[in-house]
Amino acid sequence: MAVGDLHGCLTPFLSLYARLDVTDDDLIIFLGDYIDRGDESLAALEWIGRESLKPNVIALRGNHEQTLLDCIAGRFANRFYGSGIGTLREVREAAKTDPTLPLRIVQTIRRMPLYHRMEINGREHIFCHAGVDALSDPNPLIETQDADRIVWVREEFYRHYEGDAIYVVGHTPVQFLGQPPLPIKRFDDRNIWLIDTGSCCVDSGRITCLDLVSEKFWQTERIGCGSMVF
Ligand SMILES: [Mn+2]
Repeated sequence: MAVGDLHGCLTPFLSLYARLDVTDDDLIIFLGDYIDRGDESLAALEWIGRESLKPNVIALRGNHEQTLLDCIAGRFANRFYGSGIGTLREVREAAKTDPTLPLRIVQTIRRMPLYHRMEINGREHIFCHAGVDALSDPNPLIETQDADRIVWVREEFYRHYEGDAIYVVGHTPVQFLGQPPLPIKRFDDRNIWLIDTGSCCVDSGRITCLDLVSEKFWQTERIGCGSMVF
C-alpha cells in the first residue's frame, strides 16, 4: 500500500487509515511530504517517526522533509523555506519545553530513505517522492540520481520517463495536471502511478492510499480549501 502526500493534515489521514484495517502483514510505503501547508506538521512528523520504526512501514523522504532538515542543520536559509515557516515556528516553540526535539527531527528525517524498489505482481516497482530526471536519459538508474532530483523533479520525470519499471510517486498534485482528484495510472502513457491528490493544498484536495496489488484506492474526504501556486 502506498500513501500520497499528507502535508500536515494528520487527523483526516488517521481517520481514513484506521478504517483500512492495516495489519502487520501489509507493507505500507509513505511517499513523503508529511509536513507544511496543513496545521499539524509537527504532529505528522512525530507520528511518521514512530510509525516508521515498524518493520512493515517505510517512510520515504519528501522535498519538504529535506528542506526542514537543511534548515535545522543550517545548510539552508530559513527565509527561503516559504511553506515551512509555520513548521519552523512550531518546532522552535516546542523546542523551548523539549530541547531534544530538533535533534529527534533530524534523526527521523535522516532515517527516511529516498526510494524503495520491489516486485509486485511480477513487475518491478520503484517508490519515491518525486521521480527521476529523465530529460537526457529516458530510463535513468535511480541509484545514480542526485537526492535533490528524486525529491524535487516534476516535468523532467513525468513527461520524459520511458522505463519499464513502474514508478509510484507523489509530489505533484494530479489537479495541477488538469486531472480530477483521483490517482493516475500510466500518466501520459508512461509507467507512472501518481497519487498526490492535493491534500489541503488545492481546492479539491484529498489524501490517497493505493493498494498496488489490487489497484484499489481509498481517500479522505475533500480537505483542500485553497488554491496553491507552486
Ligand atoms: Mn513534494
